[in-house]
Amino acid sequence: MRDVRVAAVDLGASSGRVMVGEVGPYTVALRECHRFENRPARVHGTLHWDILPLYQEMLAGVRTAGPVDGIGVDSWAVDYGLLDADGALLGNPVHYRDERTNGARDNLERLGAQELYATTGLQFLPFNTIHQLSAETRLDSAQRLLMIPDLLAYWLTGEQGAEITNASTTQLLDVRSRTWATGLMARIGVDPSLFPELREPGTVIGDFGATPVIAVGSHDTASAVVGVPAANERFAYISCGTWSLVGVELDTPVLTEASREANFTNELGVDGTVRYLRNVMGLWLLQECVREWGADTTELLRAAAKLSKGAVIDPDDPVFLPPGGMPARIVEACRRADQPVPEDRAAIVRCIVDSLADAHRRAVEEAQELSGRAVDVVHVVGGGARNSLLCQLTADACHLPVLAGPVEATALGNVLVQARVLGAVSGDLAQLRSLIRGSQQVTRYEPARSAL
Ligand code: LRH
Repeated sequence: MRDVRVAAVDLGASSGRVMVGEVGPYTVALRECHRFENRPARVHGTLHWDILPLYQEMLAGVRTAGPVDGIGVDSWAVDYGLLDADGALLGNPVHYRDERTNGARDNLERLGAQELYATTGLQFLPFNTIHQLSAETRLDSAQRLLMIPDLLAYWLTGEQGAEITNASTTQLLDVRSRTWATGLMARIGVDPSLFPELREPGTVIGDFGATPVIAVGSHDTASAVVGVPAANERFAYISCGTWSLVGVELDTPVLTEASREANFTNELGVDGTVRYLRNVMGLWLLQECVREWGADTTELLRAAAKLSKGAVIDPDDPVFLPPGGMPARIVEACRRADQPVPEDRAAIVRCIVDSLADAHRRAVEEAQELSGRAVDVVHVVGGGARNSLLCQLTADACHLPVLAGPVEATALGNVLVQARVLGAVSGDLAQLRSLIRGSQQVTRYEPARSAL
């Protein structure tokens, strides 16, 4: 075994970063070498990702990283770029929060919600790729669809492919056979040849200069789940950032009617695992308030921590999906739900955190009931692991200890999958996770006694 140094590119909805990971047989160390904003742009009413600057920033980060043995790219799910016959990008990718999928519920009914779940195992989210493609206007000139991380890897290497963890979020993948669901493609009028061949995390995509570009769990949540420092399989995770992805790790999908009704998803994970989870609206609610107020998040959370439990609303109400006007929408939701109406910023923040903790509890409980996997602990990874109020209230609500951290679980998952390909580490996910446990700090939150 040899020590390796790799670059992990991790693009999130509000920022991107390039991290350098140094991995030896017993340690993994991370250093951030470049961070940049991701600012979507609205043009003629449509919300886009400004993808070329993101690519440039990613290149700048890789250059800053210096000589590395590998590069891996992950990003948010469901979004894609379309290429023409020459491999040129047909316009900027559309943002999943764009309103073009407002008719997604009808599309779901048209396609048959039960049949769709039986094939793909995916929860209904209006922005699943299948619904975006049903509203896509550029298909006539498109020859190829590449998911965002696959698009960036294509620009780096010239090689096209579809990494399977992210492909599983399209709702166009057969979750049992792990192959493209070409029948579904035909039903939405999309030629199956639009989609490239699938590839597994842990394969080499091609080279960028002399450096191999390695397929990692290119769906950021798949890499984050690899980065959960769990000691055994009795754990729930919350990958907590813009979204809270709450669930358990399984070997096989759960495709029951009860699971569909509870809107649980079976996304594919690294090493053939299934990420059985539900999307909770996450810190997006807080991020949007902070953006509108121009306020300091730490100060707001400190003020909210001094208040007692306030209004609880359903954070997953689709009214919260689009950007803009979030504080007013939260106040309105409290009114509609006959909850105490928050009268200042601290009370709105408290309402967000209490509502997220409650939604976390529901998802943790239902994941266990529906999958039969019992858990003893909830791991919170990602930026939300820094939010001590949210971690404590989640522990209280779930009646379970919360282990918070690492914040950079996604980058760690990305780095470790590369390191395994390069021969710096070996073994299964349990072994990769023991490396994280040995090298990263985790904070423990016990559930409050009154909550027991
Ligand atoms: C988190 C995430 C999540 C998806 C959403 C689109 O970044 O990838 O897993 O549901 O973005």
